Amino acid sequence: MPTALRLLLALLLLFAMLGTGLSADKKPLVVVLATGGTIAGGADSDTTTIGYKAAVFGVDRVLASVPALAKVADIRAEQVFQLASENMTPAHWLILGKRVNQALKDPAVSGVVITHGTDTLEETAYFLHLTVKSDKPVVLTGSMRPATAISADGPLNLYNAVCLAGTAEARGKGVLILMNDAILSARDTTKTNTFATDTFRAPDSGPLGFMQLGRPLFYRLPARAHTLATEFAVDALTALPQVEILYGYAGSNASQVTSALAAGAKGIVNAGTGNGSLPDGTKAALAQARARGVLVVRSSRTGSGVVTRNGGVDDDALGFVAADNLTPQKARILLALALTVTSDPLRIQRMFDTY
Ligand code: DAS
Repeated sequence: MPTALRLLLALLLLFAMLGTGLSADKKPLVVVLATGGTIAGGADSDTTTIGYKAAVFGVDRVLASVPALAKVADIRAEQVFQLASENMTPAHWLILGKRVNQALKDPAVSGVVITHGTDTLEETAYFLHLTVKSDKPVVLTGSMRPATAISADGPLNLYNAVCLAGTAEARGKGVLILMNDAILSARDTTKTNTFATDTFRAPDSGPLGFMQLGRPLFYRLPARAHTLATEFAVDALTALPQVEILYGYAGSNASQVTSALAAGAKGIVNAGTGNGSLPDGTKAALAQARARGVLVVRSSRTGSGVVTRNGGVDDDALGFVAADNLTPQKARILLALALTVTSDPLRIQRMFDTY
């Protein structure tokens, strides 16, 4: 092959790999966006694993606890927020989403890691899963023990998350959650335990894969549309419509609906008992809210399984939407984004069947 052609092919290969943020000999460039949480938390004693203070250490201190990172990636770090994630709000999601999109536009960047409190990590992850406009990896991680604790889980979670965000295998799989060696999809994952390091589970589907010695092993793929395949774009948003969640229990009644409407809800997600069941009083109040133009989604408090359209409640007649197998907190995010596009319950039902 003529030398000139060989040189041209080599240059094309180099540009192609740089375009994906990858290169044969260079370490991947990973952007780390820190938001606080227990991974940045501390206590006076190394045996204190509850009752510590979250969000006390800056991103440089958190990164310094993992010297091995220097061998696996070049890192560009930024402290976006410094908060315990129970204080995260949709306004924070919008800021973070715009920052993620901006970081991923840089062709030299392989992926983004977001360090985050675990309490609402699944919500931020799902919001980004529906709005980020790139196929590059976005990986959220955190920890269940503070950085000062014996056997703190943050350092290895951070190491695995950075390794994952620098791989080609993690591309095109939507937003990922990396905790306790497990690679989980943002859509299907929830925090299931108050203290355990394996708290993040995907009850209906399990993890997508695992990290082993810094390399991902994938065994399944997300089945629903995400990132580039959604109709939602965070850069076009300045606020999200208010959506409230009602919790169903023996004796729950219409007063919850009244409170949600008084708070200005444009959408209501009901975390019903069983298959999204509604007590008669709540059902009637939600039907009145629907008649006033409020969107109503039936989800379930069970934590797994599917709420099926017209399964036990006549969604067609009432104009309600069934949440499929989204948890109430995930259904709230999809409904809020859906309301930025339409107020048609049948179109929104198609979104719940798609995302
Ligand atoms: N303080 C909680 C939070 O920030 C717990 C944690 O981070 O794990 O979400």
